[in-house]
Amino acid sequence: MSKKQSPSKLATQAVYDKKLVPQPENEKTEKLMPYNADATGEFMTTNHGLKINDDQNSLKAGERGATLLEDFILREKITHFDHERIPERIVHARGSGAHGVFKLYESQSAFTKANFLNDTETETPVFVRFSTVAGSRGSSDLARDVRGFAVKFYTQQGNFDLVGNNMPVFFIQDAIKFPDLIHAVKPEPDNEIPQAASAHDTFWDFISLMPESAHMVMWVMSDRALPRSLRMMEGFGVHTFRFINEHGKACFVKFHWKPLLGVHSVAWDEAQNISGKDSDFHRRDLWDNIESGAFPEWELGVQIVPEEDEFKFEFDLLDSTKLIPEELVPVQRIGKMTLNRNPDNFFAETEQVAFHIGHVVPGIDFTNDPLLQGRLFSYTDTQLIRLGGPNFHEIPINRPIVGVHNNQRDGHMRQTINKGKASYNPNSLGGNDPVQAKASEGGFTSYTERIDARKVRARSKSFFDHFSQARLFLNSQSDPEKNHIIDALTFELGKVKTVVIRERMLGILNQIDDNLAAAVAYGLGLHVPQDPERPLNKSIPADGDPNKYESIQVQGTLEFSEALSMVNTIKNTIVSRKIAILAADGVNEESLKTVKSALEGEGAVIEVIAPRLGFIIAENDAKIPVDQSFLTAASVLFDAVYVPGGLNSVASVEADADAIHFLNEAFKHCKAIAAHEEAIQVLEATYFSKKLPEEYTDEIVLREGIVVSSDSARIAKQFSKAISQHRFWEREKPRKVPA
Ligand code: HDE
Repeated sequence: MSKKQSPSKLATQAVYDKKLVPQPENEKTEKLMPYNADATGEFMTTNHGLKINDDQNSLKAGERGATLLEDFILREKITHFDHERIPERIVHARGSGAHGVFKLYESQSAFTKANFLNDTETETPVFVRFSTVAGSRGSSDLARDVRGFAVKFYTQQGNFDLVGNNMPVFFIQDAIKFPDLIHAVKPEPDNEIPQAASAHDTFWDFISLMPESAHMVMWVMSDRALPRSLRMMEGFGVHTFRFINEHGKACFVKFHWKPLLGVHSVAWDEAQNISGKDSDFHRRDLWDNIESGAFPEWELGVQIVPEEDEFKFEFDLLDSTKLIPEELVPVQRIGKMTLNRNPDNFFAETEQVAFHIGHVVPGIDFTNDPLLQGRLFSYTDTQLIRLGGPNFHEIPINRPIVGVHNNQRDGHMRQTINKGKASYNPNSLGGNDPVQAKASEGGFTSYTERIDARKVRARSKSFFDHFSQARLFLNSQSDPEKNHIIDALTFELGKVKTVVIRERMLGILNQIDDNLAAAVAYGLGLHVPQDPERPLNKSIPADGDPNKYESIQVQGTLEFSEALSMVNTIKNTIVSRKIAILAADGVNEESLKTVKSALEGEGAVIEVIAPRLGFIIAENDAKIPVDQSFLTAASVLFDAVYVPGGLNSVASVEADADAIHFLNEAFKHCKAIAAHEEAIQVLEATYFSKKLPEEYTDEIVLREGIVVSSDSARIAKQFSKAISQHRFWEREKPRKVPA
């Protein structure tokens, strides 16, 4: 390597050394090292290694002359630039990725022979990509949408991809309907409007004709579609998979990810504002927390169903519009995933990572879920066009940590230089290598499920209960969560222009719950149709008998499942919560610092927000650095807000319309708010001044989420408790608060 010793080289020496000799954090990081490129201290070259002398001027005929076609350096640079974009994913285009590790708690060998689920010693490297579904690559993180939760485990037996979502069910039962669903939700084809939103005619037209989507619609209209953070959402494998142990015994399994920070969401009004203030809100949150060492963690959970119990449930295990209630089959937490390293390069890793539901390892197998079966085809097919050819597995992020040896050859951008003459099997010229592995040597064998059936295009009657679990989900929500579902449906259908679609959808909602339908109908100024269009399900074959496709209602299903509500989630931590402190010159340093350090001590992230950037000078002349000004900050980007004391500071904050708006919005979005007693006049300048509690006992603070005291240490303590509650949704009761 040729390196010149320039001052800039010396100045970056420390970074350089650190970067080029990283301590591998895991085997995948180590495997990625040969592909890492760092130009620190290097001369600039063309793609072919020629040192470039002038990267500022093209080659011209004279100083003011025309540019010459001869300029191969210009042409190489511009040509590469012209080709820098690849097609975005047809769905899940907007994503964020991170590296990490998975560690097993206890061997699962009774159920599966998958090594990484047997061996509690090894840390399995992972790469995770979170995504929204409908929006384009540049769309906002806070769209109302399902979130993709795709995990690539780089195991010692090859890659296992768990390509899941943050909701446990799906819109459709058969993969053949997927292009229809996606065409319906994507922007409408004539004017490409709206971006990253389901609130439009084509989506609800389709949904209202497809009762099988009813359960998923409840999830998407719930707060689950508006996560506070990617770090605070659950993940689900959705389909029922199979585990197989070393004796060949199989059982059914559903996969879950349980976030250790709990499951939390933002309000819809807030989500819409965040989209404007910081459309990278989730991506930034994930990045910042990994950078600062607040590594996100999830426990991997499994619901195991013995094979003999396949028909024990009132729903079909093969139907992806159904979940297995945790009350019926508890989720066993079997290991923990920690995301501990940001990608080095977004394109090379997050954009080029290629997941595939068919990437399994011995011990994990498929079921006949018709949605799963269709996905088995789609994921390779899509990478061929997106990543340009059949060698996408050679892109560094996609390479397994174990070797790849087969007789596949050539194709666009082939990287491997295979040696020898024999690229076929069997062969004698190459010693018959590579050789097939026996099952006892880790060779994959498909589960020998017995199949004896007629070839038909049909759907099983056991898939036709479309509403019981939609109702179960709704019944299991708290009152604020139910109200949010009603609001979301009223909003979305309110954006639908074709009245008949709204009415048809009310007919569907009425099958789930008549109060729900009535509440939405009220907001839309419509009546619930008492005689819904028949057949309800328009997704029937040309020769199908509509009666055969009528939804059925299964009697005796579970009415309530605690696990489906976010109310009882983990609420005992303020780790990584973002707290704003509104202050100005003359602030009382003690009241600011006591609260700041106490909350920071508990892992929260504090930002001082003032009328201008730079420093504020405290009452005692201390200089306090300012993180953001009222111009750059917005309450929707924080979890809570505090106003410290100091007469001049309080007067400035009170007089600042942006600061008052900040507080009003924080109140509207049900966040914890604290003020030093000296700053009470600031709270009195807000619209919620009349709603301030009379006193601030611990009990009242925990109920109302508002803290006022003259004792900074007491504020810190009560405020921390309030922040850990996440939100005070009860405030929404007198609805439609202004901000
Ligand atoms: Fe996907 N899905 N999907 N999907 N999916 C894709 O693959 C598809 C489904 C999911 O971060 C595509 O590489 C079909 C369910 C995630 O790179 C594509 C069907 C679930 C991601 C595709 C489904 C998912 C994808 C687009 C119906 C939850 C993002 C780009 C049978 C269990 C992965 C790509 C990433 C991506 C097809 C349904 C999850 C086109 C045909 C159900 C998280 O292949």
